[in-house]
Amino acid sequence: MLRCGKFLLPLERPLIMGIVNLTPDSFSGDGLGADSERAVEHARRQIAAGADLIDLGAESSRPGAIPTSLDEEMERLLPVLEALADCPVPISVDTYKPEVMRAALAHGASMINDIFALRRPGALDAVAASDCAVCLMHMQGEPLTMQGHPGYGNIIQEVRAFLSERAAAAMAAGIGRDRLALDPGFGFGKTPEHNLALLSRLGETASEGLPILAGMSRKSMLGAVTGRPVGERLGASVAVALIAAERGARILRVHDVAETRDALSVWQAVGQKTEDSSRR
Ligand code: 8Y7
Repeated sequence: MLRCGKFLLPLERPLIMGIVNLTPDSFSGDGLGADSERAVEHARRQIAAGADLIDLGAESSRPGAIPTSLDEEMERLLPVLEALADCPVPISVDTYKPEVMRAALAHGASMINDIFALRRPGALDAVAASDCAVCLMHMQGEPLTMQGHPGYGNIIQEVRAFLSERAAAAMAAGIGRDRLALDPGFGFGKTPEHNLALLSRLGETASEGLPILAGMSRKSMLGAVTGRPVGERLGASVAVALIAAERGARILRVHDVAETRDALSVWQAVGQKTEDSSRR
């Protein structure tokens, strides 16, 4: 189970986290900008399509992105959180700023999704002071420069060591292990080859039995394999979501909720059959 504010999420089957992007410059073309009504609509559609949780982001973390000001991030985020207060699924907020974390949690967010894995001063305390869940993500470098020259000795070992150090830091700060999810951070300071290596050995990236969150939806690693632009990566996105599920991911962060839901339903139905017939 993942403790997520007032929610307790079962982790027996992979959960779908639907992306709701409040930035005007999203790489995937889904940015809703300052239009908070459209953002709320989009979140409700993601839930109707089968999202188990929503990830709201108001600062672009795409490669080369210029950081957003604190005020601007708050202005984009808080009205949407308020409008979604009665939402039947947990709302995660994608931020690395402790001030935004505190405000988001006070406005009903149940999870913090931090691409800096609570490394910013004050971030551990902001999350520890609540009962929200938190996703700790691996990133080499910073968004502005991370795709310059990504390099690793042994990427699996380095990602796993980083994530277990951050999980230990979180627990030492008083965040219970039932509130943690770990994420290898696809595309964050990684070449396409690095990303494929991480996916192929996804289960080894989180050693302590903590749930793995994976986000590859529409990312350039899929463009590298298929040669397709960002608007034509649905098939590849669904495929990698299924591969991640099969390799142990417990939360899949996706733009295309309905399609991912269908793929997972088929996969689960086959798994169920295998279990049924092996009992006979
Ligand atoms: C991820 C993420 C992004 C990811 C987690 C995009 C905010 C780029 N990617 N958070 N955020 N994991 N936990 O393509 O892979 O959506 S932003």
